[in-house]
Amino acid sequence: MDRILSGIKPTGQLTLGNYIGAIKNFSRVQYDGEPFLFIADLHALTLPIDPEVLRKNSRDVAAYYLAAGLDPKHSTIFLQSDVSTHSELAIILQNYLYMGELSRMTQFKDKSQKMKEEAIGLGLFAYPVLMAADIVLYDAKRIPVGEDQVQHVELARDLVKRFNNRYGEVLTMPRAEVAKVGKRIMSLSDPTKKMSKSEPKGDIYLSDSLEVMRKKIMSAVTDLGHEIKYDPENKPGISNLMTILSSLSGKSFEEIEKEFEGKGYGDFKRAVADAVVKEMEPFKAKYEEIVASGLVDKVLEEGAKKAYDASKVVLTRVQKAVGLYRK
Ligand code: AQP
Repeated sequence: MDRILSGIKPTGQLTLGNYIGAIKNFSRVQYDGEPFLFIADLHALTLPIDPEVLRKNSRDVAAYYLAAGLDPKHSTIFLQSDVSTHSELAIILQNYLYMGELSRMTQFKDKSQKMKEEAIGLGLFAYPVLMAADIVLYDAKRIPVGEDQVQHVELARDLVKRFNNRYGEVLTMPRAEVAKVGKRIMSLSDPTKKMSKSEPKGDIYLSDSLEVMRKKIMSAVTDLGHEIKYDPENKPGISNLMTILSSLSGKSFEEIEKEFEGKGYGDFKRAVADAVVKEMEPFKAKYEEIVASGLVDKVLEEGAKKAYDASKVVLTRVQKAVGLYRK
């Protein structure tokens, strides 16, 4: 069975975008392979974050993984900082990625755009190095991500090619897997922007009450006209809501267009809100149950041990290849 690797940064309240683009997707594919799913707390340090907030967010991501049905007996769920091999491998791999290619990463450009150059941390710049280490440490072939992370997986592929050309077949080639629908959920207040944890408004947070979720959808920015049609270019607001409805209900865009022919935006938004509430109600209840059960700590502890054992094999292989390991 192929290994599957993915993670979420605990930088803020998770959004419906993280749920559709990542968490729901993980639970869908978990039995197709051997998943290693982590909470990328080291990555969360790349931008300023309060220590207590980071700790709480990290536990929350784990609880959300479990609430979505990820099975800790099958999927290895762990905290990145609990597994020291991630940092050890990143230190080695940083020598095989170059300043030019790192500075072309869209995420780095977006996040550093508003910062003064002297205040941009090296960790933000080197983020894709640690991400490449995360990926290759488990010999993972399949990397389920939202569209925004594809560029980083492509860079990890370049690194694997470069490294293997020099040292032989040491690293396993990963491949990004992006869901056909829901790969990029947009903000409800500005559908030209990605729904994101670090954006203060226009997003549905998994911690929002069902009522608030419903309200946010009913007041989502829509487009001119009244037709329910999938056309991201000219109707970004409606197309985004259609994407949400389609990924939660399994209905195709054509089916949705047909269902709402001759109906207004109000009816359509109500249907989107109903679908979100239907999905979120049991999910949020499960999350509360998991938080109260104390299961998170146990899962993370066991996950860290399994992840360490699996990743140590690859780290040792790399150390030997580059000449660090005693023969
Ligand atoms: N809006 C989105 N639509 C679909 N997928 C999304 N993902 C994020 N936002 C959307 C996917 O969620 C996974 C975890 O993301 P991440 O924590 O690595 O960070 P990110 O991609 O930078 O997401 P955010 O929410 O925008 O975080 P911040 O604000 O901290 O930068 C990834 O698979 C991502 O593609």
